[in-house]
Formats: sequence, C-alpha cells, structure tokens
Amino acid sequence: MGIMDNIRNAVEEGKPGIVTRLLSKAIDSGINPQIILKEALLPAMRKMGQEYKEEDSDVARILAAARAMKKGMDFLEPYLDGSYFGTLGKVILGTAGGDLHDLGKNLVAIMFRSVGFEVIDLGVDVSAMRFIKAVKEHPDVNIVCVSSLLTTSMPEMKHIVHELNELHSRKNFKVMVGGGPVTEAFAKKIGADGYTDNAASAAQIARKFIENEKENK
Ligand code: B12
Repeated sequence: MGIMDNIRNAVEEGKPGIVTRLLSKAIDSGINPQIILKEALLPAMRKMGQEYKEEDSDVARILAAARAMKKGMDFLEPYLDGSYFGTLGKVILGTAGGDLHDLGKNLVAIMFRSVGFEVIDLGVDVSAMRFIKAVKEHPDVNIVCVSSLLTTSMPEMKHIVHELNELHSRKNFKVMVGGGPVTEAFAKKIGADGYTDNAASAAQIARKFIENEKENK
C-alpha cells in the first residue's frame, strides 16, 4: 500500500498522530500538497460523508475520524499554494441556532476551501442575528451556507433564511442550505437558492453560482 492509502486509512481509523506523521513524510519526500489533498484527504472525507449517514453509525468512530481529518487539514493547509485559497469567492457558513452538530458543516468548509473559496466559519448554534452581522461585516460575501441536523433546528434555519432574504444586499449573494433532515423541497419553500445532500456537490454548485454570475456581468 502506498503512503496515500495509509493517510486515508489513518483518517478513517481516527488516528490524528499517524495522519500528521504520514503527511509530514509525504511532504518531505516531495509529493505535491495539492495531490495529497486530492488523493488522500478528500477521498477519506467523501467516504466519511457517505458512510456516516447510516442510521446505526458509531458516533465515537465518526468523532475520531473527524478529529483526524481536521488535524490533517490544519497540517496541510500552510503547504497548499496560498494564492489558491480565497480566489473563487467568499463563503459564510454556520450551523443553525439550537443545533450543535458540526461534522457535516466542517466537511462542507473543507470542500469549499479545497475548490478555492475563502470560508468564514461562524461555528455552531448560530442565530439569525449573527448571520446578518457577518453578512454586513463582509459585504463581498458570495454565498451564505446554513447547516441543520435536527428537525428542531429547521424552523431556525427557516428564520435565518427569511432574515437574509430581507436584506437589501440579498441580490449580491446566494443562500445554500443542507444537513440530514433538509430536503430540496424544504430549501425551495424557505427561499434558499441551493441545496445538496453532500459537501462535494455543494462546492460544485457554489462554483457554478460564481461562474454564472461572472457570465452575466
Ligand atoms: C455525530 C452525531 C451527534 C454528535 C455531534 C458531534 C458534532 N461535533 O457534530 C453528538 C453526540 C454531540 C450529537 C448530539 C445530539 N444529537 Co446527534 N447525531 C449524530 C449522528 C450520529 C451523525 C451526524 C453526523 O455528523 N453525520 C456525518 C456528517 C458528515 O453528515 P451530515 O451532517 O449529514 O453532513 C453532510 C450533508 O448533510 C451535507 N451538509 C451538511 N450541512 C450542510 C450545509 C449545506 C449548506 C450543504 C449544501 C450541505 C450540508 O454535507 C455533509 C457532508 O457530505 C446523527 C445520525 C446520523 N447518522 O446522521 C445523529 C442525529 C443527527 N442526532 C440526533 C439527536 C436527536 C441528537 C441530540 C438531540 C441527542 C440528545 N438527546 O442529546 C443531540 C443534540 C445536540 C444539539 N443541540 O445539537 C438525531 C436527530 C433527529 C432529528 N430528526 O432531529 C440524529 C439523526 C440521530 C437519530 N437517528 O436520532 N449527535
């Protein structure tokens, strides 16, 4: 097995120490950090996103893998070409008020960063007021993303999107929503522009939004 497989396995098995040691070895042996990201960390992430949606998934295992993934990204990020980050646009992201689930949101952040967005992560349990404040602080924001994993935080998601839709600057950015109980129909109903059920396609849709905007200018 090659070093890429080993990195992938160490992430999936939730071993942050081994992940950083292997990443350091890969960098030292001259492998392009972009390749490491695409061939080791992102496939591991994709697998996490799919596998851990199963209802009987083991929470301890999910948390360990997510921690190892985060350690790996933190280690790799300084080696990735700085000019690559934040060139596509700016994203504000958070989990809706009352909801503390952040693994899916964190994967969404990683995917957005990996395609070239700058991501401002507001964290979990984010109120409509904080979303609005962040949008005002970043008038150049292109996309606002709201995550919800609980049926009980979906009304809060609705409220957040409603408040965002009231802003004068609303035409300048898109709103995307996602997370376990969220559906395309719900997204439409509450007035969001986009929904997907996984982080990889979320980043692709976001990229399309930006490309379409540039074409229309
Ligand atoms: C891990 C977990 C936890 C962890 C969270 C740790 C953390 N740091 O996030 C802990 C143990 C803390 C937890 C707590 C609770 N949990 Co919980 N939890 C889960 C579990 C097992 C996995 C969720 C997860 O992380 N999945 C992995 C990620 C990668 O998937 P994801 O979040 O769906 O994200 C993907 C997509 O949805 C999408 N996506 C996500 N966000 C966004 C946003 C945008 C904009 C887009 C486009 C896409 C997108 O991309 C992601 C990657 O592909 C689920 C069950 C399950 N299998 O889903 C229950 C689950 C979500 N929890 C549940 C519950 C009830 C709770 C608690 C209330 C339990 C309790 N009684 O204490 C508390 C709530 C605490 C709170 N206030 O938030 C229920 C929710 C039921 C419901 N319908 O509301 C579930 C479904 C379990 C169940 N079957 O009952 N939980």
